[in-house]
Amino acid sequence: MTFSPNPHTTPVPHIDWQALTPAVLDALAAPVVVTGWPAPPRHLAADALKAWLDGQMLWVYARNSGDAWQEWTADDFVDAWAAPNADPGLNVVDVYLQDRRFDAVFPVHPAMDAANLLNRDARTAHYRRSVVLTAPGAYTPMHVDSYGCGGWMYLIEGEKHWELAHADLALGLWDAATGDYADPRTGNWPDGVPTWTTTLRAGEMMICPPGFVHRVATPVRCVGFGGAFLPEGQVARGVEVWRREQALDQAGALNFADVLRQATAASKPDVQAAVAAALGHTR
Ligand SMILES: O=C(O)CCC(=O)C(=O)O
Repeated sequence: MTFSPNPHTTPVPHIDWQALTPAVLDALAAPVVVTGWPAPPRHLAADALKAWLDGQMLWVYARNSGDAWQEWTADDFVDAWAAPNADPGLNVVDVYLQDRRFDAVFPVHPAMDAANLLNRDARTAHYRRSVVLTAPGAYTPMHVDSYGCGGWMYLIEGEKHWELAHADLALGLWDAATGDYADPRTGNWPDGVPTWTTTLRAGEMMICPPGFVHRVATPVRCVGFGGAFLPEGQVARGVEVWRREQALDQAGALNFADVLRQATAASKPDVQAAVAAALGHTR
């Protein structure tokens, strides 16, 4: 699966892995692709994947086979996903791997770990890292990540086409008639919306800032990993998106206000003041 990006698009800028710092993540105002990070493996064969994921259950939203959540054992999933004519609905992007043993094969960039408030509360610490296993032909329509978190994704193998629109445009891209974001494939995408696009390749890490609307098409089988993040400098954006989710009755079960207060309990006073201001009287 691929897509034609809309005409008003610019390439996602690239930065070297050593230039990625907590301060960059705090101030992130556009997507970036991080290159040259030497820590992750270059290759992960199906057998090695099975050994690493041994005993892990994978919740998969199988878009083509019944459009429903399915629970797979890792062994069965890897066999189905690695098969020559794999169902393009087999796309694992949000199965979280909290155990620290996975740091050896799916590491988290040190700047990401240092900046990520989600690591500082037990209710959200598992969002730190997820595994990515995508069959060729998968397509994830335009969406915003839950709770206004940002997302990152590193590819060990394969490639993915990403298109992103700024968080400030999200409200205008919401289609109340369909109860979903506009989708350029179905013709309800407004004219002239500026976007960023990139083909994320093996060895690269995509960083999608909090609140950005994005879609992803996968033309070839992909192995990778990623996670959700929210840095101190992006809390106001996160709260804005969470409030929108609440207004649309689409918010998850977490008391995110409470998570943010806990996660910033040891932060500097100016950060705590910013969180209090963003949350207002939210309980
Ligand atoms: O890779 C994909 O198909 C979707 C990734 C994505 O949009 C996400 O993780 O938020």
